Formats: sequence, structure tokens, C-alpha cells
Amino acid sequence: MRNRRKRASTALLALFAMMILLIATLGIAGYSVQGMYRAKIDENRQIAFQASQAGLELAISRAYSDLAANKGIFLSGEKSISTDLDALAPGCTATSSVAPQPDNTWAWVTSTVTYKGVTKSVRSLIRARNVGIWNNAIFAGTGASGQAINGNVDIRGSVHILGEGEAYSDLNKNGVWDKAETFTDSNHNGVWDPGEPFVDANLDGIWNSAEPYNDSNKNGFYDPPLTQTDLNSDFSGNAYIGNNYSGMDAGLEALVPAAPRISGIETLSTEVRVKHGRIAISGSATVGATGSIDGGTSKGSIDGSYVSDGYTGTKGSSAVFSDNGTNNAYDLGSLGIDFPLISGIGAPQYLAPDGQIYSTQEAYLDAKGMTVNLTTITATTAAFNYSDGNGNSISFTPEGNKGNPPAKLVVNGVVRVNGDIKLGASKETITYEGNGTIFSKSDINISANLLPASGKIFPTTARIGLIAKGNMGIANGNGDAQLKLAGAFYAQGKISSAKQNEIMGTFVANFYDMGTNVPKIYQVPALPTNMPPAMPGDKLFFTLKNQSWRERK
Ligand SMILES: [Ca+2]
Ligand SMILES: [Ca+2]
Ligand SMILES: [Ca+2]
Ligand SMILES: [Ca+2]
Repeated sequence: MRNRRKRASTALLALFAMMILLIATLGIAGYSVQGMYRAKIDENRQIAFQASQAGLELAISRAYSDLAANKGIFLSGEKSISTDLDALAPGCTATSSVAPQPDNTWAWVTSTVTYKGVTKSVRSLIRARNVGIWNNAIFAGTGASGQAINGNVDIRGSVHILGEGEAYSDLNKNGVWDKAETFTDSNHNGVWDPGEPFVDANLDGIWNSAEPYNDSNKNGFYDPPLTQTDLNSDFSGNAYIGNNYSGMDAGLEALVPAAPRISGIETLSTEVRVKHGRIAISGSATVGATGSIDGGTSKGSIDGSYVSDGYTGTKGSSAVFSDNGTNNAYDLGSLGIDFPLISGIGAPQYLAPDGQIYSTQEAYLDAKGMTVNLTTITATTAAFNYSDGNGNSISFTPEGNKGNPPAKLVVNGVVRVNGDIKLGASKETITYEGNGTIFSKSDINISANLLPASGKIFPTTARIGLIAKGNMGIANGNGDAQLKLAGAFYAQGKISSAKQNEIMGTFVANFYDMGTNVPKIYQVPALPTNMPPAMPGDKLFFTLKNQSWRERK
């Protein structure tokens, strides 16, 4: 009995040992199956994650490339990107979505991928900025005498100065404009003649003439790239670059769309860019402002400063109030933004809206514009009406008794004048309607207020563009008073502003003389997407900034 029990105990012990062994073996086996399973899950998770990240990049690049068609804003939407990601994660289910944030230039972009039962989702907050030529208050090409913008000027909105010098044919491909080699004019005929001694500066054994250049300001010499850009208040008033419409004449403010607001704060998204040259700030001039503006309802600081050569003057960068500080270099070099020359050396080919290519934009304007024989339009000019059946027209109704109703100009399409044109006489007002551009093969002078007609808003329901192949003068005439203007203003040469003008819209010119009377220029952010026809440089350019990234699951 005792023995049996002992045997039984022994048997039980053996069984127990075997069970432990079995459990242990099974445990190892189970562990190894689970380990292989986990490795597979990790691999799937890795693939799902990588695919979701690739999906995010794809969705961001698509949102970016859609910006031009969508006029610079993000549109809400969700789409399947399963097919796009199939090579990375075969058989996955993938979606991307764009969720615009207030003002629609911000958006959350999300990519979600489910691969073999594992779901991964990542998202980024992106911000688009229209950095096109007409999304500025002032765009300057060349600049003269060391200064792109000279004088006291109150600018609300962005400023973009290239300061690249006049365009030229770089015959010897050395990257700089070369003047004529000096020579001894033995026969005093003003030109080099074979045999006359010369200084062979480039050691090529022959006398070299000056490289041809585009003398866009017609001053008779080549204007080189800038080394310094002057913004000063050494005279009267205060030069200023601001980010809001604070202090704007209420009557004028009613003629343009309300300034944008982001989270309730009025802002023009002002950025200041200078590719070549410095900004000199002296006296009480400032770029941006500190402290509360309009009780905190308007933004004081500018959004960004991108000035490669930095600030100088007696105040220098201490007078710059920018969200990104003052040490950022010019950031748009890769976009290839050039001054939009319409004719002469350096003028690019022009891609017309109908897809046809013209040798220059001037060639396009010549071919498509309606030529009229007008040199002066004053408020009392007799009524006229021209049209060509191709969508180009200009008509005029002089002002009524004592200016009531005001004179009205209606322009549609492109109207061309071969010589100078003068708009208005001293202390007059001309109102406008339509969607048109006046192109002068020479100079344009404006002596009257030029504002949208009653009930119209610039540039959404009435817009006018002025293109001067030469120069543009604003209130430069004898007896001209300060003017109020709303439009898109382009001069291949120089824009000169006398008087304390108030301008809504954008100036695009190679050179500026803003005088000493503190003209005010208010950028109208709706302009780049509501341009008058055929304005030079009206292509939209965007930058995209990735503000943040996060993994959702
Ligand atoms: Ca050269
Ligand atoms: Ca000679
Ligand atoms: Ca030579
Ligand atoms: Ca010149």
C-alpha cells in the first residue's frame, strides 16, 4: 500500500515533470510565434507609417500646386490616395484631407493609411503665402543712385525690392555689365577708331564697346545693382511700413474690400524683401510698430523681414519690428522672380492667356490692344466711345455741373496709346468702371483723382490698370494737388509721386521717386486675384511653410 502510493507519487511526479517540460516547450514555442507575429506587426506598422508620411507629402504638394487655380487659398476636401500609395503599401486603404483654417491660407493636411490592419495617421499645419509681384504695395526692380525707394513714404503692405540693376546683354558672360574700354580719342570724333590707343581691360587684344543694356529710366547710363536702399524720414513726416489700414481715410477705405483679419486682428500680412541692397532707416521712420494698434484690433509688427544685406542708417534694425527678427536673408531666390520688363533687352517672352507666345509682352499688347488716338482725358473732355469688337473698349462721360455727377471712364480689355497720355487736370476727379488696362508706349501722367465709380469696389467690381512703357508721374504737373487713386500701376521706368497722395493698390516699377510729402500707399490684398487684363508680372507665386507636424495614431 505504502509502496503503491509511493509508486503513484513517483508516477505523478514524472507526469508533473513532463507537464512542466511540455508547458515550458509550449511556452517557448508560443513565445516564438508571438515574437514573429510582433515583428510582422512592427513591420506593417512601419510600412503604414512610411506610407502615411508619403501620403502627407503628396497631399501637401497637391494642395500647393492647386493654390494658383484656387486663388491662393486651400479648399476643404478629402480624397482616396490608396492607388498612389499602393507601391509602398500594397493593398492599403489611404485617404488625404485638407481642412482650411480661418482665412483659408492655413490648413491642416492629414494622411491616414490602413495597411494589413494597422492604421497610421499623420498631419501637418501648412501656410501658403502669395509672394507674387502684385501682392505687394511696392515692387521695385532696379533702383537708382543707390536708392530704390527715395523719400518719405507711408506704405501699408508688403515691399519687395530686387535692386538687381538694369538688364543687359552679358556678351562676355562674366556676370556683370561691362562698360566700354577707355580709349584716346585722337581724332576727337567721340568714338573709338581702329588704331586709337585703348586700355585693354579684359586682355582680349581688341577694343570692347559697352555691353548693351536696357536703359529703362532713360537716364543715359547703366544703373548697377543696389548696394543700399534708402528709407528715411530726414525731411518731413515719418516713413513707415505698416501691417494694417490704421488711420486710413474712411471714404477711401469704403472703396476697397475690408482688410483681412486673422483671428479678429486686422493684418495685411506685410513682408519686406530686399534681394540686393540695404534698407537705411533714420529719424523716426520704422518698419512695423510695437505696442497696441487700434486697441489691439490691428497688427503692429510686420510678418517677416528678408533683407540679405541688412539694415543701416542711424536707427538701422532697431527700428524694425518683425515677427521673424531682422537677420533673415532674401528667401525667394529659388522662385525666379524677375522684374517684368515688357520690352527691350532682358524682356522675356510673353505667354498670353490664350496660350500663344509673343516675343515680348509689348508685342502682345501691340497685337491685342485697341489703339486710340488720345493724349489727354480731363473731367471736361467731350464724351467719346471707342470699341473694336474684340472686347477692347473705352468710353468717357464728362462731369456734370460743378462736378456732379463726376466724370466717368469705362475701360474694358486693353487700350493702347502710342504717345504720352495725361489723365485729368488739377483738382479733378475721374471715376471708372469696367475691367480694363491702358497701355502707353511712352509716359503716363495722372493729375486727377482716379477712383471706382459710385457703388463700385476696387478691384472686385471695377478695376483699372495702367502700363507705362516709360515713366509714370503722379501729381507731378504744375498746380497739381494731392491725389487719391485706386488701381494697378506699372512703369517700366520710374514712378514719381509728388504731393501727399493716397494710393490704394500696387506700384510696380523699376525706379521710384516718392518725394518728400509722405504719400500713402495701401496694398489691397484682393488685387492679385482680381487683376486688370494683361498687367506685367501677374503670374501668381506661392511659398508654403510647414508650421507643425504630428502623428495622430
Ligand atoms: Ca559682362
Ligand atoms: Ca575717335
Ligand atoms: Ca578688350
Ligand atoms: Ca539707366
